[in-house]
Amino acid sequence: MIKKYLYGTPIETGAVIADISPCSDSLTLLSESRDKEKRLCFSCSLDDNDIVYGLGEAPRGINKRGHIYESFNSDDPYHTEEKRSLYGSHNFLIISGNKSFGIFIDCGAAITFDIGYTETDKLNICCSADDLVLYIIEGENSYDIVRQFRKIIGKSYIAPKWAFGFQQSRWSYYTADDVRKVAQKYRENEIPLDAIYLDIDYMEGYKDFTVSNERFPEFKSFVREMKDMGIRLVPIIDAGVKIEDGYDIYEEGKEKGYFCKRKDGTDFAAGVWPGRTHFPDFLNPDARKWFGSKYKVLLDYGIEGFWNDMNEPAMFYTDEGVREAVDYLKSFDFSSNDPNKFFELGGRLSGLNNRRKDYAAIYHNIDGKQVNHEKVHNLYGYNMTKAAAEAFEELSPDKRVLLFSRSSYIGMHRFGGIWTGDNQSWWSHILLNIKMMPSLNMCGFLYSGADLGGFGTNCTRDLLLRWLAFGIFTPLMRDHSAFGTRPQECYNMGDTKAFKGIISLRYRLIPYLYSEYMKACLNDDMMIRPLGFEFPDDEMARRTEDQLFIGESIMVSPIYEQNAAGRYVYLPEDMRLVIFKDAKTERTELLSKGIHYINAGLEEVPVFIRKNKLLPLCEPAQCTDKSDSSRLELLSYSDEPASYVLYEDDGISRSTDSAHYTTLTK
Ligand code: MIG
Repeated sequence: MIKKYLYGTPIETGAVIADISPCSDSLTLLSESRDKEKRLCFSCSLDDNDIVYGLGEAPRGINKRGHIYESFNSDDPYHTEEKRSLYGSHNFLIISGNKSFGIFIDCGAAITFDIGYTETDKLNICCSADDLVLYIIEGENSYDIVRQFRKIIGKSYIAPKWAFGFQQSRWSYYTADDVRKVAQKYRENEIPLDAIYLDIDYMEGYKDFTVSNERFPEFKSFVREMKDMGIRLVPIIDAGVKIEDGYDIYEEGKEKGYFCKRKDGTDFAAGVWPGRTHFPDFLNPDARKWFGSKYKVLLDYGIEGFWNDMNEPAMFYTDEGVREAVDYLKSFDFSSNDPNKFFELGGRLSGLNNRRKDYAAIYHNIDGKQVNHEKVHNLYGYNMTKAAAEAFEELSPDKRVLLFSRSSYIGMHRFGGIWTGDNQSWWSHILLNIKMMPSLNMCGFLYSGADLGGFGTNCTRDLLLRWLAFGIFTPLMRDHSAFGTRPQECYNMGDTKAFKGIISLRYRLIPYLYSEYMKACLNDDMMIRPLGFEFPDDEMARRTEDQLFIGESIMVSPIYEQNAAGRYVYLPEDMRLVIFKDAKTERTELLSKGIHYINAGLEEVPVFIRKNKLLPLCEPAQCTDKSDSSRLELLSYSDEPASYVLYEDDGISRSTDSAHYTTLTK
């Protein structure tokens, strides 16, 4: 049962597509109040046994209890425990315990979620705006609440099947030859690969919708050449449009008034990669349509996928900010003996990026009304991605286009996936990746994944292997790293055999993963689930955060500690352990419910097959286009009869006309 409570006159976010009438009942599960800053707050008490699920892309655990989070889309490459915000705002929570209910706060402004932080037994949510919609979802258990919620927010975006192949990225493939080399090395080493990403380096002066003619000459034939090798190129698009006379996107946007404004009506400017830029006003439907139409240039070159970046929007500086800092420096008092002055100086200079003050100076044109950015901050990246997705419906009416974004809000899950931004080559970030995936699934973001191997800092061979051994189960499986870091392509990490084995296993799993993903998309379900969702009455399962169910047939227990020979695993039911090596079953064992220590070397991947379930595996291939799922090996828990309904389609059409379900039995 879902109840909708209306507060003030909220700006339509598009998150909820179901037509639900606001109810006039009084709020019972939450109490309403105002805090010291007069913010509208909703709170309830938390029982000792309550788990709080949700918040999608947020730091810390699957159970969000014991910390404070803020929905305020932020470009922050240090995803450490104390952080409150990352790139997305997903205001959906579930209280799971004696009482179980879900909360969704539909509002584009900043919101804080104090989940037993200030007071350990209290949930307190405070909103920076008074205009919002609150949804209360009552259900039998957490899984049921998610399913009800997903019904009202609409179907998740469907990626093409090739996007389930392994993908290689790096910020610093400067030339077509750099990209060719990556393709050749993968093929030479027989490590499967489906896509190579083009980071900002492919552009001319970091200008959106341009391709450097000098570094990527004859782009169209280059795209073809890669495609002939079974490799798609996926270019990045940034939110900021370079201010440069003669640059068509800039000139058109300026002339038509499609950029975000300052209060006085002048175009808001901020420094990002291209230098000074304007931000398209994605909240304005005309601007959205206009920006979306520009992707055509790249589609015409044969491009079939995009990633939208810097759309929080990220800002390195503004003129206003720099001016304030310079004025501060000019008036710096050298005679002062106050050490705090020194710290203030550092803060003034390092705090020029993503200033709240700068965000507050931005204005949007929403249906002819001037709306301050603070009210809609969390909707910006969402609407950039919506711009692209809506354009693709016209520009590519039959074929799906791969699309994912860095910044997001619930509602965007219908238009694209997300990647989880600039993580680091840290072991703790494998764990963060594991914990984030089910939370993203709760909010409808099914096509998602992290930068495998870690984006920032230097990766090691063992870290990449262990991370890939988890990444083979996430829909987006991409190795990405920052320029200046140690090269992180699989062929740059020593002997390639182990990489070939793990990535080939991914390709063996694609029929199953794609089937489970599609079923989750079509049925508003979760492909990746915490153990507690399947075993809500099993206290051990509820408290297990480093194991996941992937689809209906398997559980995974990734290893995320350096030098570990294996790990302890909790089995909430009897299961069959299969250890894969070189993409083949190396050893297998029936294990009973309980705790077991599982040994797994760097080249090995343990998978647990559930009772009465089947895991179909195809032969490995170098790319999805060459993959043949007509002959499947079926792994099962035991000799007892088991069946699996395999979903298949052509993997590329938007329509599901080619969809069919085959019942596999053993
Ligand atoms: O300021 O385009 O998250 O994946 O490689 C950094 C360069 C801008 C941030 C993205 C990252 C990408 C990088 N971008």
